Formats: sequence, structure tokens, C-alpha cells
Amino acid sequence: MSDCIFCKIVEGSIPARKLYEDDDVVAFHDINPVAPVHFMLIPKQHVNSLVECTDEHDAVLAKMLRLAPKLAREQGLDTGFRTAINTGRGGGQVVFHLHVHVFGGTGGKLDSA
Ligand code: DGP
Repeated sequence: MSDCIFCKIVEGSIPARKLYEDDDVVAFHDINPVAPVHFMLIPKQHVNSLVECTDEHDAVLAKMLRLAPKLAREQGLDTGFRTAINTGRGGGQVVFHLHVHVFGGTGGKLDSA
């Protein structure tokens, strides 16, 4: 998707503070963090949201969820973290490229995503 900002981050045409990358997934820090640590995991292959996911996305969805605790630990979130997948306009989704938010570092006092 040529007008997708997260596809541009995948391609490298827009800079991002990446913390992880492999053939399927990229993780980078959120530009508007809501917590001391706030990054997101995205699939490299464009899919709008969780609603559009099909069987072919099972592997990358599992990979993102399994990477979340590993990357959270690497970012110092030793006591836990929160995840969020905003889905659709009604779910607060602003960027229509599937992403898993991971955030923490506020000592359990997070009350918004
Ligand atoms: P959501 O509401 O779940 O669609 O959140 C989209 C998030 O994406 C929001 O927290 C801000 C972040 N974001 C938007 N544009 C950029 C960008 O260009 N770079 C980075 N690193 N994050 C972005």
C-alpha cells in the first residue's frame, strides 16, 4: 500500500526507531508514547486490521504475540506490560496497518491506550 505510513517504515522510506526486524515482522517505538516504554509490532506484509486477517495471517499473528514479551523484557519491562490491538474506527484505530501496541513502565498505573 503506497500511502500506508507503516509500509513506508517497513520499506525504510520513513525513519523509525526500530528495535526488532526479521523477514515477517518489524517492531519500532511509537512516535506518540503513552507510557515510558511504548512500541509496536507490525507484520511486514500489509493487512488493514485484525478484521481482515485470514488463515494466512495465523503465523505472523502468533509471531508478533510471542515476540511481545521477549522485546518487552529487552526494553526493561520486567514486571509486566500491556498490549492493545485497536481495530477499526470504532476501536480507536488511526493507522490502518495491523499493529500490536506494547507499553509499560508506569508501575501498573496505565489507564489508557
Ligand atoms: P492506533 O490508534 O492503534 O492506530 O495507533 C497508531 C499509533 O501509531 C499511534 O500511537 C501513533 C503511531 N504512529 C503514527 N504515525 C507514526 C509514525 O510515523 N512513526 C511512528 N513511530 N509511530 C507512528
